[in-house]
Amino acid sequence: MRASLAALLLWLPIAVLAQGTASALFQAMDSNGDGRIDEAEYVAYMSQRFYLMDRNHDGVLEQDELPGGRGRPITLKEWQDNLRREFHKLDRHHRGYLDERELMQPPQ
Ligand SMILES: [Ca+2]
Ligand SMILES: [Ca+2]
Repeated sequence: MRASLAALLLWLPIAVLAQGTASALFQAMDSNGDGRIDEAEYVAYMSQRFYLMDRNHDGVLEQDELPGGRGRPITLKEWQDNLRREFHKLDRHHRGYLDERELMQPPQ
């Protein structure tokens, strides 16, 4: 169950990267334009993926809404809790925000 969620999250940055360059992504995520990605900006941006995948808009990704049609259902809260964990993993310098290099580092 854990593994499938991790696989799903790993798949995310690739999907996002396919939409443009790293700095375009950074600018899209940096909604207040201060050159830093804070936790709220990261979570808000990455949650868009959830809303796109949640085709029946019930706030849960059921099996048939997950990539490959497999895995345990994921609620929006679980999704965002995971994003917060991801954010803190990416925030290597523990400054409470991400710069472009931190955002683009490969998953560990
Ligand atoms: Ca910002
Ligand atoms: Ca759903």
